[in-house]
Amino acid sequence: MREFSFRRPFSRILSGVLLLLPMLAASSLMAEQRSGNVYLLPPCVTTLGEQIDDLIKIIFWLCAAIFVLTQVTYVYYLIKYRRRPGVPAHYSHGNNTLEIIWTTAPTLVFLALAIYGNRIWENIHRPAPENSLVIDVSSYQFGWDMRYPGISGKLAPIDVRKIGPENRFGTDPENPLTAQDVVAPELVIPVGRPVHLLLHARDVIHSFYVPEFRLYQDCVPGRTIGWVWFQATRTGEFQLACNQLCGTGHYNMKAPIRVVTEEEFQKWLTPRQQKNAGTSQPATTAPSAPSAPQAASTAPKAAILTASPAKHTL
Ligand SMILES: [Cu+2]
Repeated sequence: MREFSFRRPFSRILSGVLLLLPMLAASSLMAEQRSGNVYLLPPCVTTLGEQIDDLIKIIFWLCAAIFVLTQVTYVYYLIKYRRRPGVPAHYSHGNNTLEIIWTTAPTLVFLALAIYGNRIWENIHRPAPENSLVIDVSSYQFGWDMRYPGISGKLAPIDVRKIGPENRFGTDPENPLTAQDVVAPELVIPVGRPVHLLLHARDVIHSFYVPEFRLYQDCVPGRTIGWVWFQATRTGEFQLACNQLCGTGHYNMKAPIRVVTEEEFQKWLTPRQQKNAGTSQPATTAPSAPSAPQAASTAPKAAILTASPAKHTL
């Protein structure tokens, strides 16, 4: 067999293929970004989501570097030791030093990734901050209801066993707080403030899924999923979609999400709280940005009173 030369047809074809492959991969990455893009992640708008993205990026670039390194080495030796007349084959019986290196190196890399990933996991699962806004989310075939604290700043307590078609949230009709709760078909969230969700399902298992929040959590009938919290980093409009095949209308189980400024949020929430309380006076105890903590911190305790803690549930 003759020497590898770019003047030879076979060598030209081989070079062309080798050049074409990375170009094809790159062209996909350069395609116009849109929602539903299969190559790139959707924009990330939560603080914890940024940590998840960092881990994804580290793993991606690590894999990319290893891929390039191994493939370049592979092609180099493929050409260097190609069959040539008069050159006998060389038999290798292994190299213990190399074996140890390429076993130890990936082990250390995997261990480092596991420790780093675990730290992010702990961050995500730590208790919601004290100043969180607590929102009760009730999923059903096929839609979502949101419940905000009323003018007192407290959500009415619930009993998950009472949740059903007649009692969407499992609240006690006799409790005066129940009438004060603000119920909405959309999720309106103030930017820059932690939001603590209490996830419920009325009939079958649904899933709270917002790709831009990097959030995906099942809602299970008979349980309060109370560990989910996040903090939006910018305003915008997003969509809440059920990500658990839950019946014939699953495809259409969605709700709008609006991340707004604190001021806009109060403008949206306060009139509803006043209306439910039967007053048009400005609420003295209504939650506002700095004074929300006491409202938020007491509400989940009341709301989860009769529910299982459901910590670390996926
Ligand atoms: Cu569903």
